[in-house]
Amino acid sequence: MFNVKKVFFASNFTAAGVLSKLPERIKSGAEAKKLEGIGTKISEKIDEFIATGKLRKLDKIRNEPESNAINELTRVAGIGPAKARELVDAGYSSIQDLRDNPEGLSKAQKIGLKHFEDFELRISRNEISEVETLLKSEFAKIDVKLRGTICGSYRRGLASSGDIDVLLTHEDYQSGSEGKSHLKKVVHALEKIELITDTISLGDTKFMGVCKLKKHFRRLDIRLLPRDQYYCGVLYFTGSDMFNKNMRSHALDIGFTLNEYTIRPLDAGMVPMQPLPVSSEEDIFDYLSMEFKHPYERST
Ligand code: 8DG
Ligand code: CA
Ligand code: CA
Repeated sequence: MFNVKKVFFASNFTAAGVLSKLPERIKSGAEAKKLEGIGTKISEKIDEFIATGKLRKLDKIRNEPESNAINELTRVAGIGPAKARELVDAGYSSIQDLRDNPEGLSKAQKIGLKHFEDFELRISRNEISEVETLLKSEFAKIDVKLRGTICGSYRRGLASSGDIDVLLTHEDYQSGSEGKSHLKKVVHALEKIELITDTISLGDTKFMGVCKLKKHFRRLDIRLLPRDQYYCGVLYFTGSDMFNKNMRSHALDIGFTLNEYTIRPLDAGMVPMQPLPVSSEEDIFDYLSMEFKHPYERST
């Protein structure tokens, strides 16, 4: 089936939201029209796309010079469609224009611009595996009770990744307890050894920034999770996105709600109850009566 969802991101955010939450791709306009937020116009476009593989209206939009400018500007990490539109309206039309006049950009967008070429490169498994070794040895030096896992496409075994997604926990850090200085300690130590080069944002539980091991600058995210929520987090941030959607929808079918923090049974009125105890990824599959899937089997 064609990726109908993607086409609609450009033209209708509500409909795109509704369609993207479906566990399976819809097969006709009529089927889509039954959903809330999808009217005649969108359903006609779905039929046109399924029949012809394209949309006349979208082709027309794509051919406008402004669309090319918007597409180019959104290649910068941190610049989304709305910001790109604002920049184009202000007269920007290329990466070079941004480099010449970066005043209107946020700190994050300036970092995206500074490392524009590097951030478009894929990161090899080898390089991420070296980062992993370095992280493990740093964590051990900072505090032996720290634990980390590199998730995302790397954990799924792919040959290359778009960025590096690290999850961090500490043996004594439980949800509801204090312990939120762990992330800052780690980030400061990684700055000290010059692995982390830029910080886009740093809170108690989430770091977004840049690291450099070899030649290229890479996007690095680190999230701190309490021990009791760690494996739901590892499962979620390992993905893939599609795998997560299918697993969550299976969970709902059999009376559970699963997110990046917890798995909770639903009561008769579909209200989530207390989180279930989880001490491994396997536990989550068990609760859902699913056969365990190795991360390498989760890319679809
Ligand atoms: P990549 O970086 O190599 O391109 O792939 P990735 O590691 O699979 O994707 P990611 O964008 O870095 O996200 C990491 C995981 O987070 C992803 O595999 C699954 C999970 N995830 C969802 N939904 C979403 C979402 O809406 N946005 C993001 N960024 N991640 C999500 O399940
Ligand atoms: Ca990733
Ligand atoms: Ca990521």
